[in-house]
Amino acid sequence: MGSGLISARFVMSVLDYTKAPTDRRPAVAIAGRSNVGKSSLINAITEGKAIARVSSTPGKTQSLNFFLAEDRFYLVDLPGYGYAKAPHKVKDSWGRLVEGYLMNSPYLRGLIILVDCRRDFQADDRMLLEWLAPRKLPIAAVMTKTDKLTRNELEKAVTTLRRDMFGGGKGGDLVPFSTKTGVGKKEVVQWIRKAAS
Ligand SMILES: Nc1nc2c(ncn2[C@@H]2O[C@H](COP(=O)(O)OP(=O)(O)OP(=O)(O)O)[C@@H](O)[C@H]2O)c(=O)[nH]1
Ligand SMILES: [Mg+2]
Repeated sequence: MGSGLISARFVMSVLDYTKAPTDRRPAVAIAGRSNVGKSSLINAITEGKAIARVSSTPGKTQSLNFFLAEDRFYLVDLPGYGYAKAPHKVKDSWGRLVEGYLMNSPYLRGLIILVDCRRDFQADDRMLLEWLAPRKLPIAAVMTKTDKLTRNELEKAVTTLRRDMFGGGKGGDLVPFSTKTGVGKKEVVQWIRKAAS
């Protein structure tokens, strides 16, 4: 743990949320639109070789992928939503899988919602927040790919996302993040460790 990153290894992929691990370890899941950078974030905050599959083609992750972290908790890489070209059948199975897991897992302790810094907070992001409101889970927003914006643009984007997602004010954790510059890694690692504790 000298690097400050999380040591983790791949454990299993499931296509049915009822098959998720039942060993009672807490879990923290990474959600967001397709291609937003969920799998890349998992690779960036974990030690060693990349453990999650990344692709420039949206829709890469299709199963719930469980990574055992620090022998203590699970990091869960979720399939992305909002991929417009996905056939209805795929959208339905996404709903069953991701919604089923997020709504029903007794071990889920926190959720990170990723939003691309160049895009608005969209209807499907909001839907996810609304579904989850009754669970009262700790939720953090991570703004990804911030290396693509100038400092001014980023400042504006952060203010807008804070307003759209948390209704303005200071409430809610929001971390600007980039796998390219490394910004936000430390904060994300801290948030996850706390949520999983
Ligand atoms: N410039 C830049 N590109 C990034 C960053 N994070 C991810 N990407 C790129 O974005 C693309 C999608 O990354 P993934 O990590 O596969 O995205 P995902 O959210 O897991 O996508 P799905 O599994 O399809 O839902 C890849 O081409 C990544 O290299 C970042 O911080 N900066
Ligand atoms: Mg992925």
